[in-house]
Amino acid sequence: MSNYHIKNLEEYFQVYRKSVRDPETFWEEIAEENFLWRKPWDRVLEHDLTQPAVRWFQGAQLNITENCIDRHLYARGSKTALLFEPNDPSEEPQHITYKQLHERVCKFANVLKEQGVKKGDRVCIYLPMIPELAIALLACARIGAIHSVVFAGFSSTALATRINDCDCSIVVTSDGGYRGAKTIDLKGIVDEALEHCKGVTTVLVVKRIHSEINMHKGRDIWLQPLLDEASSVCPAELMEAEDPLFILYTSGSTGKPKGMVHTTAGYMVYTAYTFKNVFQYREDDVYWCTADIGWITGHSYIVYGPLANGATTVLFEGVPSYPDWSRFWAVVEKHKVNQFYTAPTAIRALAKERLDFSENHDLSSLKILGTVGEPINEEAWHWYNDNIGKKQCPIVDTWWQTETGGIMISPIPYATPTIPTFATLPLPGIQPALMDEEGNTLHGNSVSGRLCIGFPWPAMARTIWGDHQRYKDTYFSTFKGYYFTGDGALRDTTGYYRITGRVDDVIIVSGHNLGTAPIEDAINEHPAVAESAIVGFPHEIKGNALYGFVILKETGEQRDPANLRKEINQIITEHIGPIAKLDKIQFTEGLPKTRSGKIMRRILRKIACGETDQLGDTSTLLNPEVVDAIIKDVL
Ligand code: 7RM
Repeated sequence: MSNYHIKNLEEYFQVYRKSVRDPETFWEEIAEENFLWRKPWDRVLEHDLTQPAVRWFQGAQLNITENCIDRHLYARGSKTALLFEPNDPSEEPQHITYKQLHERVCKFANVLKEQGVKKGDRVCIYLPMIPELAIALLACARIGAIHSVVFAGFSSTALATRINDCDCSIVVTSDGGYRGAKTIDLKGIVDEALEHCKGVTTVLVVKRIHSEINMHKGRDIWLQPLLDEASSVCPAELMEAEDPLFILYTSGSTGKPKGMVHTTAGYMVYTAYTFKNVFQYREDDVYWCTADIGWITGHSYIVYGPLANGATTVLFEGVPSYPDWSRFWAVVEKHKVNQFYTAPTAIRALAKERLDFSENHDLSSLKILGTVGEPINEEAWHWYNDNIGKKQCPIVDTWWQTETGGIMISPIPYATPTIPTFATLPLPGIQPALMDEEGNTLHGNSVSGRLCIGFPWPAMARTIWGDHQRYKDTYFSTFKGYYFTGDGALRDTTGYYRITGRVDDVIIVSGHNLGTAPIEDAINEHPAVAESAIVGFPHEIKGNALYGFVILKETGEQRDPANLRKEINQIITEHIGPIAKLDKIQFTEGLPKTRSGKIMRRILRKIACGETDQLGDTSTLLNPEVVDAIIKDVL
């Protein structure tokens, strides 16, 4: 039996029990057998979750790029590492082999060095989904610089805040980016941001869209000529296990974004291990995660996890709707994708469109389907299972967070039987606990509460950049000795977990705790409904009542709204009970979403409460225009 690769349910339980009984031996064996270390560790784990102070593999030295690239050169030198699929389907894809990746990372690393970047320096990366993005991350890691990727959909203000928070002196960007039929002026956004970032001395610019841009003299430099001159020999910097690898910002419900700090050894071991098991990656598979590298999903499951396993990982520049809604399936067919990992919001958008977009493509290469980012509703799960997986592909509903670094609760394909809307069981090494509001651990099955983790895991964030106190207050103070996720969950009769959403999404109606997700699931079962979001608003008698924002499918738009409202409440009554019926139902064209596709309930809540003058920060919205449309029709 190998700890590293679980193949059936019995093995899962054996491995899981071992990982809880003796976590140090469990992770030590995985670390020893599967990675390249320059110096072994003195201690596997030192921890105190009340501080919190957590150190994995203390004393070890390594470089993550040697694990992601160099060690594959002998056996996999000519295997494709990065498979770049451009925005425009008529542009040739690029197959970047491990050998080529090695050379490009080394050259890029040497350019960074020539520009004065040293171990421990922060490098801001603001790039579209092109190979240089993945290469830039790895080039930083090669020389021990800390990368801080800012998603290229963020505004100049958001970019400036992030650059200043961790004092970056260098920014890597491009002249622009393609996004469907549009181009995005990334360099212009950087120029605006840098008016507020006095510490930035250098901007390296990748040429992608060949647009006319302003090159600020003495500050901005085209990258390609520097790469052409750079040496392709760059010894990997020796890193301590707990040296920071990257900072990634995540927005909280209040205050400025939090710069989550991830460190080297634990992050590497955990993302590699979870990638292997959750996606059951085999040597010749082609793996595709549609996330942007600007999010944690892209860091862990486009770049580090797959490359640490010597995988072929697809890097897709485009969007699901361009040139039309068949694009994902055209790419799956073209590259014979075996594992496909996307977000529920994308699945729901695709499910709204005509079926022949997927039917016209050969999807028979697919073995495993994944979802991440928010609870997947039952209807979307079935659509994915029936039309994409043809009922032959296990669906891994993976629950995790920027803060957790890697997947925490997820089925393991062929081992864990799946049930729609359940993330199922904790991965080995993960010790979830459910708490009631008073901080009591809820034991046994058939309970629901706040989801916490009771023991350190290797990829957990170690701090918030520059503000350890905030890290402690946000995650380790609500429940002493536990990491608090901010999510609610239930554990069913068999021990499976269902993530019910952020605990701030729980609405108490007449003393009943109602999660928004199950109600939305019920509504979405209605054949005329495409998507929905529920929020609470104050009610004289019930305390709170429910307000539903509902997007209709084309077929629903011709129907009588009064009848539709009745039918929707009927479905809710059938699925959950009359207690969950909606007091108000507003039909709308769209829902306010974050750039990573999550519904911004905070805004809907304000609208439902009539507080439209206090919407707060809407700058991170993907589609701010829908907010005005919703306000106009508010009930
Ligand atoms: C990976 C990522 C984290 C929040 C998390 C949850 C929600 C993510 C699922 C999910 C239900 C899932 N990182 N979430 N995955 N909820 N089921 N499978 O998304 O930092 O951007 O977001 O996303 O609320 O706390 S994140």
